[in-house]
Amino acid sequence: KKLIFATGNEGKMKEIREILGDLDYEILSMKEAGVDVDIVEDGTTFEENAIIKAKTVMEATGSLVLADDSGLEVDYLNKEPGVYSARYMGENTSYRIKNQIILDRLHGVPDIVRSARFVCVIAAAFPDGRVETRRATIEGRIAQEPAGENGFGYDPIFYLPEKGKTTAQLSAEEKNEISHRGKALRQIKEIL
Ligand code: ITT
Repeated sequence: KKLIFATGNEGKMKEIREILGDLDYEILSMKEAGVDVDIVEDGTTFEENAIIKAKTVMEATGSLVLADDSGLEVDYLNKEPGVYSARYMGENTSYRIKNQIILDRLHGVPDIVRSARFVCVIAAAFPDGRVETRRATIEGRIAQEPAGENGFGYDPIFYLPEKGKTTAQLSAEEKNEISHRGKALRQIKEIL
């Protein structure tokens, strides 16, 4: 049994393999499956974009396909960058710069109003046309300074007060246990 995971993001793909490792399916990235389709991610919600990615690849391959649409919501920035997290400040801007821009926009803002969350929606597109989605979040706040080398994307500025660490300072195992992606993938596992 095989399934394709419709992502081009290697940070996500690593976590997906760790979290779904015990599943009774061989998991192929789009590259491994030799899939080369244009995905037009023009939805306005995480659910819409996750479904677009999963359905596009399911229709091109006829396989069971999963997709992940995720992002960072910063309450003080009216939930930006949200669904635009990957494209925030341009697709080619490094995360060192993107993270610094968010820290600058929150300069002088006290911890109690630096609340933020990561959101993850996993969509499953089945060959019979059925589609399912599952959503999960992890609550934290925007750090005062970047810290940590693990993970990817916005992890160095996403601080968990109860751990006293950013998600970039957690081990892969620790992050997967509590993360938006870990929780959403474990929910989708139940229906595969
Ligand atoms: P695919 O569409 O190919 O899967 P993408 O990176 O374009 O890859 P998204 O549109 O879902 O995917 O954007 C998600 C962005 O949200 C991602 O690029 C990160 O910037 C951020 N993000 C999501 N989960 C994260 C996590 O666990 N840690 C840090 N940043 C995360």
